[in-house]
Amino acid sequence: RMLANDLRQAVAKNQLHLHYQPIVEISTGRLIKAEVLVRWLHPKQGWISPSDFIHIAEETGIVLEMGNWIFSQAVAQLKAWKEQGMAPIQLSINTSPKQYYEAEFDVAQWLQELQDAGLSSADVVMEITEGLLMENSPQVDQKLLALSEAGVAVALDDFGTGYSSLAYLQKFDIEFLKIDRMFIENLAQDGDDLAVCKAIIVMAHKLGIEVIAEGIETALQASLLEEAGCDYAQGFWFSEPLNAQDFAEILAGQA
Ligand code: G
Ligand code: G
Ligand code: MN
Ligand code: NA
Repeated sequence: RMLANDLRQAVAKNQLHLHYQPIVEISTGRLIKAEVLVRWLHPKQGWISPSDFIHIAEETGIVLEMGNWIFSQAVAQLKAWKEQGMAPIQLSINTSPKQYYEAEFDVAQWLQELQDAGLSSADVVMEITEGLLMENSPQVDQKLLALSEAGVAVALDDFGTGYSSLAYLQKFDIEFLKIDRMFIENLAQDGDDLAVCKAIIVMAHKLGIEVIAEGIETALQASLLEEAGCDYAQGFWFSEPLNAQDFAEILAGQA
């Protein structure tokens, strides 16, 4: 496929760009985290969304190199913001299950990069999806354990859309649950969705897990989630994903 060939060169040709979507502490509105979202600026097709190329990267094995590049870029950006005296921000980085299946995926190398940049393991969070926890692969488990032991928090993305197996929440060291935006969309109209969100929040807190609600687009959704005890909020109501410069302006404006 043509796109696959282009994608192979995208990293080397500097065509991938990271955007940052604010995640706020819901009770104070403070910007304290951001989700890192990759975009591809294709020379002919313009901006391409990750939903249109991550699967190609996964199928072709490019995702390992791409994931390493995304991590390095995020670390370099954090280091730059820190040096500019910006308020500390925790970056939540999406990772593909396919990265963890690769023998060459090296957690130690990532930890070394953080250390070399003068950052700590608490400065980043790895977003994973549930499928990864269902693998039952010693290889995968060992990498997740290595992250946890090093103090890198893991966030379970898209929660509620998969098996939502509670067993995995106990077996693995998960610090954050991200409630999928599917449950947020009709939160104000659908009592069942609100009930599901409340149940997830109560359960997570009992297990010592914090909750991030995704896809918040209205003030009403935000206040319903705040009342329900949700910890963090993300969505267009607060901000869409921003390029590094625009994100830094918001961060700087928050004294
Ligand atoms: O930003 P957007 O809504 O287009 O993202 C679409 C999907 O791509 C989301 O599911 C998101 O998790 C995924 N995605 C975004 N950035 C990355 C990334 O850096 N790595 C991986 N593996 N997935 C990403
Ligand atoms: O699968 P994941 O949760 O990583 O997907 C994140 C994606 O969700 C991002 O690509 C982002 O563009 C998108 N997104 C973020 N906030 C909102 C929102 O408020 N509404 C909608 N529809 N999409 C959002
Ligand atoms: Mn995500
Ligand atoms: Na999601």
